[in-house]
Amino acid sequence: MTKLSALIFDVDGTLAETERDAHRVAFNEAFAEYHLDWHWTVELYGELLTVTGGKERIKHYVNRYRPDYNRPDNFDAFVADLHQKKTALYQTLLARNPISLRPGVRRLLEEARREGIRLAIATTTTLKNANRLLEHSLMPEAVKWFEVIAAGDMVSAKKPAADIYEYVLKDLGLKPEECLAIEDSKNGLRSAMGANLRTLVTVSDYTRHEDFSEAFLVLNHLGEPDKPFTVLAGNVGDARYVDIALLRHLFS
Ligand code: XBP
Ligand code: MG
Repeated sequence: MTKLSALIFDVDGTLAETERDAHRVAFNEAFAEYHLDWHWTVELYGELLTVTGGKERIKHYVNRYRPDYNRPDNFDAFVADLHQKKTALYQTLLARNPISLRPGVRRLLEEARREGIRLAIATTTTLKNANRLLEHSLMPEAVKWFEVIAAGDMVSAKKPAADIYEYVLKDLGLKPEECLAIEDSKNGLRSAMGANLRTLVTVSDYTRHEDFSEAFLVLNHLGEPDKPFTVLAGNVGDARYVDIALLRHLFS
C-alpha cells in the first residue's frame, strides 16, 4: 500500500482551457507584429499541438507548412525573439481576460492543501505563463501553493520526454508511486508514464479524441458536487467528483 503524498498538475488544457483562445491568439498576434503572413486557425492549431513547446511548434510549422519561407540567417534566434513577443502578448491576454479554471481544479487544490498533500506543476509552457495563469485564474498568491513549478526550458527535452516529471520528482524528493500526475494530453500522459507516474487524464477540447488507454483513470473533467464528471475509462465506484478521499482510495 502506498501513501498519496503529492499531486503534480500539467497546466495547459488541465488547469484551464488555454490553448485555443489564448496561446493560439497570442501566436497569431506575434506573427502580425512581425509582419509575417502566418495565421493559425483553430483547426490547424489542433495539428500543431502535437508538437509541445511554442518555439518547437513555430519551427515545426515553418518546416511543414511554409517551405517557401525565406529564413533569416540566425533562424533559432529569430524564433526565440518571436516567441518572447508571443509570451508577452499571452500574458497581456491573461491579465485582460482571465481564463476560468476547469471544473474541480480550485476545489481539489484547496482540499489538497488542507489535507497536507503536496502540490507541484510539470508543464511545457514558459514559466512566466504558468505563474501568470495561477495568479490571474486561481489567486494572486497561488504560485506559493506549489512546492515545485517545473516549466518550459528548465529541461532540455520537453513532453513527451519524461524529463519534466523526473525533475519534479527529484525536487520533491518523492518516489513516483507516492504521486499522481494530472494531465490532459497524450504527450503529457507519455511524459508522466515515462517517469513511472500514475496518471489521471481529464480530456480537454483538443485532446478528447486521443488514446489514453494507459491512463489510471480518464474523465471529462474533475467534477464538482453539482457538476459530476463522466468516466471515460477506469472505475471510481459511486464517486461523482474527484476529491482527496477518492484519490487515497484509488491509491490503496
Ligand atoms: C502546453 C504546450 C505549450 C503551450 C504554449 O504545455 O505545449 O507549448 O501550448 O506555451 P502543457 P509556450 O500542457 O504541458 O502545460 O509557447 O510558452 O511553449
Ligand atoms: Mg496539457
